[in-house]
Amino acid sequence: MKNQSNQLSNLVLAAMAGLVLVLSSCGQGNKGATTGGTLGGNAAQKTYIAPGALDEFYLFTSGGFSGQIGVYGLPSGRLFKQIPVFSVDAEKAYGFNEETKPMLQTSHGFVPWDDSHHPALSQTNGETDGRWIFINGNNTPRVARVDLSTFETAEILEIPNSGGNHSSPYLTMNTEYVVAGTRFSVPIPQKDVPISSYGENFKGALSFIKVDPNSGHMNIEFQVLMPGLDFDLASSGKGPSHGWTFFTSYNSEQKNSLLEVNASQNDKDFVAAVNWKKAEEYLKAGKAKDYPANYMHNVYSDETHSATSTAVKSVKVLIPSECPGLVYLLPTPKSPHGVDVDPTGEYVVCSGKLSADITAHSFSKMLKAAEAKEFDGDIGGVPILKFESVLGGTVKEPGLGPLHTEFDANGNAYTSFFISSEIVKWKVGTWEVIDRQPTYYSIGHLCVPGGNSAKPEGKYVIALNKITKDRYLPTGPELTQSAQLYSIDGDKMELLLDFPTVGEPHYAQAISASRVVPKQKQFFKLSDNKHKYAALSEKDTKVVREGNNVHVYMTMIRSHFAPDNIEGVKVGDKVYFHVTNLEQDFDVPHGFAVLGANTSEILVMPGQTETLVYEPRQEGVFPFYCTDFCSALHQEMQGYVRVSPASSATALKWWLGEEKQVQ
Ligand code: RUQ
Ligand code: CUA
Repeated sequence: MKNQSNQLSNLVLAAMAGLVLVLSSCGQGNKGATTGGTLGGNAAQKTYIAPGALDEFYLFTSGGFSGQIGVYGLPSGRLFKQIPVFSVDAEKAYGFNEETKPMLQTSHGFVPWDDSHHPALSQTNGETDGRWIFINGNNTPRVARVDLSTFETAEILEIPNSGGNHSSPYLTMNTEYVVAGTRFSVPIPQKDVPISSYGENFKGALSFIKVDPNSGHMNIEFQVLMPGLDFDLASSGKGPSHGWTFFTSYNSEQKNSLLEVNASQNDKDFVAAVNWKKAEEYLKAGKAKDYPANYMHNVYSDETHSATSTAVKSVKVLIPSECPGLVYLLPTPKSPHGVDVDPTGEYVVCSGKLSADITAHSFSKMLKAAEAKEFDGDIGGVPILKFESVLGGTVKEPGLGPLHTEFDANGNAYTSFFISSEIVKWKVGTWEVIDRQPTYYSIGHLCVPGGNSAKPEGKYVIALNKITKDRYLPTGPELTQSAQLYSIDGDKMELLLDFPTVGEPHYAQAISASRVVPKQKQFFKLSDNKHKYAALSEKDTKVVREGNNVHVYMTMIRSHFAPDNIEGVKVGDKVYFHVTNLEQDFDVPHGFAVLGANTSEILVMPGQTETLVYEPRQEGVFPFYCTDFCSALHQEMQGYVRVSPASSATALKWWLGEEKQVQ
């Protein structure tokens, strides 16, 4: 048996290697595999949104190595926005203006980039509620919360004791917690040790981040200190399994080099089942230890229109060997990637990348086995449950290289197969394969609206593919990233549409537009603006010198700046343009840019204040202007700043219209 499955995984490994070859030689017109001409006659009708009509769903895609979130409409596949999250964005001045720089602060300093993988829409009673969307940053471990009333990043929390925040931010039924499991085990707390001391010094932290139900504010409630495994993905329980979160792991071999071979030896790796309600009891009982830590908590305020960054210096840690019943390990074939709890909460579906089958653990059997102590040893004091005691069902040989599973409202599951490039639909409980459809090419994640929740919305499955090859016009060596839309209304899946995505999409989540649209903020009330440097009317505008710092309190309204002429700035000054948009109407941003600034423009929403820092190096008279075409007289929305030599006695003065002497 063991031999057989080893043979099989060798086969799969060979197939993976073969795939790489195929992909690298596919440049020369792989025309045969496209389905360009063979779509059903009414596919176009099903995705056509007439000019002026609105899409039915929002799709939020991870940007992968772009670090951002893409916002699309479905079924049209039209791109609406890229939300800057972990990477700077000059278009919106995110990470460039003074207000948002603190959002990207970490214990390693200012980090202008990350790799974002898994968006997670907030839920109430196991249903997506359209309030927030969370996403993980992998490289410098972080979790972000985006407010869906503004579609802006509202909070970023760094995760200590972590390396590669991959099994994140999979949240619980009422958004009580978002989780953050570490991909790389690391010394905890971090210290300088030989890498060869992996087995003894390296641990894997699973973080549980509590979310305030009203404000959404995040806070690391506790971490569970696990043995040195690599935690990959996660899924939280539903219904009967609410209170538990399941993490896949690989590298049960606990190796630290050549993992592609060394971490593919064991027949089974593990799912870690964490009972977070039990963890709360242990916390109350004082079982947690305070570990020193060093991480940043960054929060943006819609009142001050500014972010603050706070360093946090400790974290509460639970040690499984001291907390019986907190964690169990479920043996799972073989190097599992995705783990997905079905909508009933009974089955924990695991995709073993090198396994021939899809394995579903049974939650109720797991509880019984834990009760009866049906153990098969332990790792670092964490009991391993017997595989046969927890096995709920197996989908036999559905395809090659299963990665992720989503669900619809009718008891069906959809699993992505990376190697055989397809989506396979199967029945939860009977484990029979019902349908399969090819994807172009090499699908990673897939997404059904609400497909990871207790109440899936269904209707579509979206394939998020790794390879594009010949699906679009070529754009040099780098091709666009790609998604595909399939209808799942009928018994058979039907391919409707290809559409490109920005950045590499990993996971995506979709939600009915009707759950998001009513929450939209149209503008910020000026009367609520508490920005320290806001000018709330033109009569409040001024220019103030404090040593070499010059603060310009400026306003913008169609179609002028106040002031629009400024003199008395000198080479060597640091000029802060604090610009308030006085408009109180929907869809009237103004922009501000000045010649010679070593930063991006700022793009200021109605009622908002943003700050651009200008450090002039050359004397002269330099123009500034509005960058957003805001009215028929947008082109007239302009002004000048005069820059004098550092030694000059040019008086500070400013005006709009009639020149007047001030100060
Ligand atoms: S992981 S496929 Cu983050 Cu599957 Cu991308
Ligand atoms: Cu304001 Cu253009």
